[in-house]
Amino acid sequence: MTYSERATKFTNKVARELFEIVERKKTNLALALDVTTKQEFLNITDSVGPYICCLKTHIDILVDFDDELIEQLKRLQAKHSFLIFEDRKFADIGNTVKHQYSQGIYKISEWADIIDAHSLPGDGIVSGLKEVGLPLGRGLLLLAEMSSKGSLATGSYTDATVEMAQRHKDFVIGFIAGRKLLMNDDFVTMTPGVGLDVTKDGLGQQYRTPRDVILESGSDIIIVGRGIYGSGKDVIAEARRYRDVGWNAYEERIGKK
Ligand code: 5BU
Repeated sequence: MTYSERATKFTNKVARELFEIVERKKTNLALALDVTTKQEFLNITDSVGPYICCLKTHIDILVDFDDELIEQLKRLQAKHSFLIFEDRKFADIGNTVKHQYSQGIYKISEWADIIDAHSLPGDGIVSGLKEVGLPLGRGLLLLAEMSSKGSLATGSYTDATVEMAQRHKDFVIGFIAGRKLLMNDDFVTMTPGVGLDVTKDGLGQQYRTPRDVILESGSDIIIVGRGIYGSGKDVIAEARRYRDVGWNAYEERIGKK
């Protein structure tokens, strides 16, 4: 099924918007921007903005975070049209994550279209996040699998995570996983650990190619970080390269190529 056909099927607004952007900009690339200064963060976002459907952040690694950064980020979002996914990986009881999501320094719920959470604590984590995020029109991804070596999120843990998502379809828009987990097209699959030039990073990260992820494994969105902004890289050239490879794999999957 095409991204635009998928977009019409989602009841959750964020999932619909994501696939509409993917189709309009012809990119299934999400940038994982793990840099630690505002200036680098904004410069790279502005350069790569035209080639991505989604910007994945770890807002708490910025050494000079302030509220101004969020305003600047929102301006870049309006300029380039991408969704913002704060990869916060919530992992506590419902009452705690509710505060972590909406309060503190970062006030994530005010600017992140998408967040993610571990299923480990049980359904309460989804209920807590949902209380905050659903009225704001946000969406949640559950961590069904991880890209790192030795991950414990496999087998029955992954299966139970899928079942949890199905119980909360109004707010859970999909999964972080290495592959499409369900036969139906009700959920978004986003896959990190994607790179064209290396297979690992020395700290447990494992890389697969966009083609493997999109064509062979049926995922929807590739998440690429250091493959694009790593040292000595031309970020615009790399972003275009990943966009092209990701998009070609999708077209091949739907039989256009
Ligand atoms: P990289 O530079 O492409 O390796 O960055 C990958 C990003 O995806 C990084 O922000 C991780 O925190 C994130 N990630 C991951 O690599 N693997 C996972 O299973 C999950 C997130 Br969940």
